Amino acid sequence: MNSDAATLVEQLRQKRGLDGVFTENRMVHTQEIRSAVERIRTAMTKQEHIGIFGDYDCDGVVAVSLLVRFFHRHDIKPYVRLPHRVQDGYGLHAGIVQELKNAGVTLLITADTGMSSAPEISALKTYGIDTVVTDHHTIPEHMPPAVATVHPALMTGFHPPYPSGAGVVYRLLEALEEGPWKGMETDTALAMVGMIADLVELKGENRLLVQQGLQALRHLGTSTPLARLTTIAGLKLDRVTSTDVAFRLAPRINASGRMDDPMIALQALLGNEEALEKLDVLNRARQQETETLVQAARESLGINKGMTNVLPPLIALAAEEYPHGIIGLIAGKLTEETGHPSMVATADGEQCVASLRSPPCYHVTEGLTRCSDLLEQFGGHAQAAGCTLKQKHWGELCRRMVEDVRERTDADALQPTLTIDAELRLEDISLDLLRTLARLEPYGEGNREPLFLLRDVSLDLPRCIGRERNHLQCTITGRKTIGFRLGHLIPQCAGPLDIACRIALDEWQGYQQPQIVIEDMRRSNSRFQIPKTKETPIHNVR
Ligand SMILES: [Mn+2]
Repeated sequence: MNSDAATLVEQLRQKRGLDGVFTENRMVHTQEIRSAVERIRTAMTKQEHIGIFGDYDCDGVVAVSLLVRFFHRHDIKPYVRLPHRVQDGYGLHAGIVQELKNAGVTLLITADTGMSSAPEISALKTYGIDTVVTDHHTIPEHMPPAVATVHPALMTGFHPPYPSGAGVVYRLLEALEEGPWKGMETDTALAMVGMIADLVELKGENRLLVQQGLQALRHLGTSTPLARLTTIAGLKLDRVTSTDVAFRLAPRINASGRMDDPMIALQALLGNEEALEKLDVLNRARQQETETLVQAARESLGINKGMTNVLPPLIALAAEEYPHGIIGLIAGKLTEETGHPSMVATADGEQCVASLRSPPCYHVTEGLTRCSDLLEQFGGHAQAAGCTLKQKHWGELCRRMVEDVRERTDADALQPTLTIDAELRLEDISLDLLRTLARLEPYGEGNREPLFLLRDVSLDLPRCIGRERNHLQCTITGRKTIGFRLGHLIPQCAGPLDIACRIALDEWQGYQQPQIVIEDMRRSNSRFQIPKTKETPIHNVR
């Protein structure tokens, strides 16, 4: 064992808090879970009509699939309702309350939603319909009048990081089943997908559940829906990683609610082959549409011409043709590429719906709070938020948000930044290092794949590869090296360079070797000291 590599990985594990002491399943034995289990069991015994209501995103759909699978195992056919992003919007509304009443539902279980639906749950109550809320979203001022509210933040002795909606439902299932159950591996894998999709911090119980879920997914039968979805996504089932789940599986499940009806994803997860194929079509449409719109946005902002220095503190864009389900993706891309907070809106008559993203230096939901007099609804986290407003207020919102960002951030902070975990020497790069690094997996929120710095290296035989000739391939002192979408840097990459890179495994004809994956580079400058713990910006070679 390479002791340097082992020490490095140990340091990263400590710094990231991956080895915290925790007991598993503390949620299972809480009063809230007991009340929920009791009410659900009564409904099952008395053959009540059970309703399930979720969210349209990946975490929500997966959470609902866990509940549906539970009831199917017990020969119960629940009434399932997922909101349509455009037709229904987020959460319960009066129309859905009527639907549930008309369907004869007497117990409603929510998944990944419900905390913000106090009025609707109260209306359900007046119709004699009980609600069990399972959710992980912000605790509201007015608690929903549910018979049980299963929420990690309400459980005594339970500490952050909290699981996602699917993680919460999984804990409820454990309490309902009282021991291992048929199809448990599939359920663990499904919960894992929801957790990764919702970007929960992969520490403590979350890390354990995601590890178990990945393990379960790798061993699923090839004909199970989640395994089919993985294969259709072009991934190798037995070695699927958390990164694959984040970038290849979750977006597919999300595509359904973004481009069409989230029920398609639910049906796919429950084994409908036609829905699985439709999901693939929707996913490609989602990719294409996002890329086209982001490209148009880049052009209108002058980002492609290297004019990022003229960008306003906050990037704001609004267009009627932006699909509701994609504005968040556009905002995410723009923020990632520019390092600026962004706000992308679509207009629907007099109403305007906006999605916001922000780099770590700015809390975008707090920003919205300071503009709340202009908004009808808003909510979110530090780096992502959404709001609705009257179209006539859009200009004013933009003006005030731009000012807010200007006041609260340092202009230098508004640029894309890479955080280096450690400096590597070329001789450190080995299969042994890769094996040691694997102890940090699974990667995700709060535990990013480590990024390394290689100082003063030169790229040998650089050339463009790939269908679009946009990837950079070369060697660094004989070591295989690739830089995705960095082909355009070839004319500038002569001479000693500092390289920000990841180390990946390259497999070719059964032969394994480490591969350097360049994320970014700059000309070497020996006078420039890289502080060990601070964020170090590395930009494209200028
Ligand atoms: Mn969620």
